[in-house]
Amino acid sequence: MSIINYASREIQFKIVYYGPALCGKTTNLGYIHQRINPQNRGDLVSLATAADRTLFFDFLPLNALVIKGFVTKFQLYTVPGQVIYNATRQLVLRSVDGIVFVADSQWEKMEENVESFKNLEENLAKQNMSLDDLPHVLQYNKRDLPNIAPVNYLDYVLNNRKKRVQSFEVVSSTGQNVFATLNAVSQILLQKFSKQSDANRAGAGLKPGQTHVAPQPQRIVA
Ligand SMILES: Nc1nc2c(ncn2[C@@H]2O[C@H](COP(=O)(O)OP(=O)(O)OP(=O)(O)O)[C@@H](O)[C@H]2O)c(=O)[nH]1
Ligand SMILES: [Mg+2]
Repeated sequence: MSIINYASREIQFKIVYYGPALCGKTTNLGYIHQRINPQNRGDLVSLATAADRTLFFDFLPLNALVIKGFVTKFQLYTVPGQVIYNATRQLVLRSVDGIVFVADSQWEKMEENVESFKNLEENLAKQNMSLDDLPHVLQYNKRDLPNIAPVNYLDYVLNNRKKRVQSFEVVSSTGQNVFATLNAVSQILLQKFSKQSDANRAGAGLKPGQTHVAPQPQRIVA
């Protein structure tokens, strides 16, 4: 659920990068952190083991845009992909506004991808949430490796819900399509928010000009 602070004129959205162990979630945040102007972002906080496996989560705050006098902030999180850390994944998913599901494109990771996707659906259900109502996109990562499944196959196993979602072919270690993914999920999220705030405005009897908050979709650029 987005947080609107009328006093400081801020809207915050939480985006979680979810996926199996070693699929490249932390690498996405590392690239975004590296490419965004320090004025528009906070520090990347990573809690990891010595071997760089995410132990708790990574957190990167982005100050994106001023929309009708409100600063829109995106808080990016990753979950730890290792199976044993499910309690932490549930915690990180609390009040999530948007999801990037990162799959590892390598053939031998397909079972782990599917398991992780199921685990995401189960963890959302525990919070009475569903992917049907949650802005989300799929990221097929590691497209630079030789032993990868074709996109059709990845769509077949992962993009098979009632409504197909956008998917991106990514090499997060070089940054290819990392921002395309982030922009897509944030645009869906802002469109949803904009619609809701229009509906609230109509419900409150306000005219179109009298908005409190009605952000238009914008781009996050590196
Ligand atoms: N070749 C290649 N390697 C990648 C790519 N993205 C990430 N990696 C590598 O994959 C390994 C794991 O990446 P991480 O970002 O730590 O994976 P993670 O999903 O955060 O893993 P957990 O924290 O254990 O859940 C690292 O060695 C990365 O350099 C990619 O697009 N191509
Ligand atoms: Mg990680």
